Amino acid sequence: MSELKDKLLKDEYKDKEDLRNFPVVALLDITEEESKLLKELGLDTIENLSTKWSDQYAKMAKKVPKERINSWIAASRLLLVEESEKVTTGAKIIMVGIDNAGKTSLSIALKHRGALSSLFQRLNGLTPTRGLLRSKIEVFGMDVHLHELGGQSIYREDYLENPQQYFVGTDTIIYVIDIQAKDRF
Ligand SMILES: Nc1nc2c(ncn2[C@@H]2O[C@H](COP(=O)(O)OP(=O)(O)O)[C@@H](O)[C@H]2O)c(=O)[nH]1
Ligand SMILES: [Mg+2]
Repeated sequence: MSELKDKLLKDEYKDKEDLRNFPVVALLDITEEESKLLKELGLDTIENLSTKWSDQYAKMAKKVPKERINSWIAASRLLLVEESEKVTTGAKIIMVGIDNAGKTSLSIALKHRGALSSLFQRLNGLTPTRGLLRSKIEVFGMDVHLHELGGQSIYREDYLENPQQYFVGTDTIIYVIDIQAKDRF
């Protein structure tokens, strides 16, 4: 049994196979009644919940607090990510921080190979990232997926309201601060 299954599933499901087709009631923090509601909306299995939740989100949110829904979605996605073993072949790093802190610059610098002068050229004239920016770098032979979360306040609200879209499967969070911009940090 994996640690995740241990943490996220009810006892009777922890050692079972075929996670994709588990009924949603297998999740630790979901009641029979809540699972019936999900079933009526076509989100009957862990796999369906993790892939089709967005179509039914508004309907779910009418009957259940969003925090509960978000935690079910996150749990089902985490379990499936682990099942497909993506977690063991790479790492997901999220870079956050307010706009203009230096997130994109840091991510470009980490990826950069070659002369420093050409790096500085690229860093000049960066414009603020809108929403989510993904890139992949290789560190000691491991694929690292860097996700930069654009720092303007309109985006920041979305991250907190829809955490399951951004934070699932995160291994490390880097919080970037521009220490010269005292008034902002
Ligand atoms: N002087 C200086 N400028 C930087 C440094 N890192 C980033 N910048 C500049 O700060 C601005 C904002 O950086 P950016 O990476 O776009 O920030 P982001 O909004 O957090 O992605 C850009 O004009 C960069 O060229 C640094 O270490 N020193
Ligand atoms: Mg940026």
